[in-house]
Amino acid sequence: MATGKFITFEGPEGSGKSTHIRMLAEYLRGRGVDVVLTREPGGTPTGEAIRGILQHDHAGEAPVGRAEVLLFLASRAQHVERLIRPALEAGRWVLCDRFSDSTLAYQGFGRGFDLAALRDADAFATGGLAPDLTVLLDVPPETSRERLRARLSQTLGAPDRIEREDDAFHERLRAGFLELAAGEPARFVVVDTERAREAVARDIRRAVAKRLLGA
Ligand code: T5A
Repeated sequence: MATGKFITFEGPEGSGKSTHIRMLAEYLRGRGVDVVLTREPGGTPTGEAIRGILQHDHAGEAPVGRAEVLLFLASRAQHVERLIRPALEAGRWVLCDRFSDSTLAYQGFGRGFDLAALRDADAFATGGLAPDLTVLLDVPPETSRERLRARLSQTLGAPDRIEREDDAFHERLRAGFLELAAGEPARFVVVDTERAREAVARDIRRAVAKRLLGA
């Protein structure tokens, strides 16, 4: 019987998921919670290898759309069985940067694959595991682009395959995430990230305290 809690962070690129996962982990550790931070695609050696194929065409050719879906799901199946479930069963709290909602938003709303088919395939990959709480960090595409541009100019990095998608894709993506959240208000908390980091972090801490710590 799982006793830990499973919290996922979702949202477009540059919405602040990595930043706020770290800040929430610090808060929870301060309250004596044993926290594991992880991400998708990735989180296990197999998942990280899949991440390389997905993001930078390491195999020398871009995966076709259906292969892309299956690669995200393969990474997730490995992640759930090897890392997430064992951690939850040991009473740890798992904070995960992206999970099933990213597949529905990017491959469903973004790329146009059938949502019902994606939900079925995802349930096969996860064995039915769903988050206790999903924090959706909402950001308009213009702000997201600005933040990524600023980061790329600092790191001399190159945008990955999805970051290179056009504006219409990013509009569909944001609307898709908001629709998913509206459909499951008991699981989601939507946070406006066009504010200072500390204000965003405070809203996240409040939601976690209220919904999962009973504060
Ligand atoms: N994907 C993933 C799918 O298509 N399907 C799937 O099923 C899954 C699981 C993952 C890619 O894979 C796709 C989605 C993605 O395209 P990734 O490298 O993990 O790729 O990319 P992201 O998850 O988008 O991570 P990013 O690092 O790009 O964005 P974050 O983590 O949301 O943002 P963060 O915290 O790094 O912040 C970005 C910048 O903004 C600043 C930060 O300091 C940083 O510089 N920032 C703020 N600036 C001002 N005000 C604020 N409030 C700020 N918050 C953050």
